[in-house]
Amino acid sequence: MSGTILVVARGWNIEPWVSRLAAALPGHRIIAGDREGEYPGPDSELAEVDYLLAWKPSATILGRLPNLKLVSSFGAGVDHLFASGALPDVAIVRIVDPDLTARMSEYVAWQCLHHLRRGFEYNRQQTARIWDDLPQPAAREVTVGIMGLGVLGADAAGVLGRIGFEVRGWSRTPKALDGVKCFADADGLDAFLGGTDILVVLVPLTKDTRGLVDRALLQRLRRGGALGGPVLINAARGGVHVEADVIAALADGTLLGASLDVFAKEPLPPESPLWGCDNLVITPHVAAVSDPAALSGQLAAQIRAFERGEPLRNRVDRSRGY
Ligand code: NDP
Ligand code: OXD
Repeated sequence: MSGTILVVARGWNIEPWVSRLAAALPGHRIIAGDREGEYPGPDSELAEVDYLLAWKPSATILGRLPNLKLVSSFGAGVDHLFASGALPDVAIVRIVDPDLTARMSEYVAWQCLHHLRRGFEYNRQQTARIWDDLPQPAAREVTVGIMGLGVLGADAAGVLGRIGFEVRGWSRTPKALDGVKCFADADGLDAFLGGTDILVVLVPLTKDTRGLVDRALLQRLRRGGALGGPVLINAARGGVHVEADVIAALADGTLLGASLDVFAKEPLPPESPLWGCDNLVITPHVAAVSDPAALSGQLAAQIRAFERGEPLRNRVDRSRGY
């Protein structure tokens, strides 16, 4: 048996994915959407689609797939699939891959070190041609608290621990990770935040996490730690933090600094006040990009497993939303 695959990825160049998938899945028909996340062809072609590989597909496309059997996200997150409410009731899988995981841990380490090593001040000093050494806490004096101890959070915790940071984590269900002080659920949140100097957000965007990182939560982070104030790093989804609250917290000292890779609206509009925050690092949703060379094999393997009636890997629980 071989089926028809629709690949659609809003804003991406889809060609490198299509060529790799075609090589890995001979005998399958592959059709591709456009850069707007739409499929310009007729409904009759979409009626033949068995498998959807997608990043931010439009609601219109999702509603035009009557014979769909399997959906895979092109990334680790799946909120973009649920966003429209039009996703057919079929199996959903996501990416779990060492390449993507390593990229995320690099980003988290990079940003934690930027704030530890006073990157903003040294950038300003360089611009002003000032040679001046600043007081410097050791990593062991700083606690990084990771929200979300899944695939990415657990790996980042290990990397940060090896650098020397104290590491704690918070998840929905209890966890036990070597070298990581673990907290869970709403009951553990206060204690988790109260000992955290750098908050790293790695929870998926779900109905439970939307707007979780608001002003009240930021005020519960440890004050008086070795950095001189708390720091926020969000590499998960923009919808998890409340943008206006982060801007206010950066302005009034509730936050010493922040790094945001993800935003409620992407691309971040030029008029956003975030661009003007001089204690904020902005990156354009690149913490862990999906690399076709690394990930196409996994996407093809999932389709082959499905066709052989074998179990799928990295299944998403629709009721939890991740
Ligand atoms: P996982 O599903 O492996 O882990 C999610 C973690 O979040 C789990 O520990 C889970 O708890 C926890 N969690 C979920 N909901 C809650 C909640 N309500 N309260 C407390 N904890 C919660 O996901 P990944 O680690 O693979 O990925 C995390 C996210 O990172 C993705 O969903 C995506 O949005 C984002 N991402 C961003 C990228 C970027 O480039 N910026 C790249 C890749 C991913 P439990 O373990 O108990 O289930
Ligand atoms: C992902 C992402 O979810 O890149 O993989 O955001």
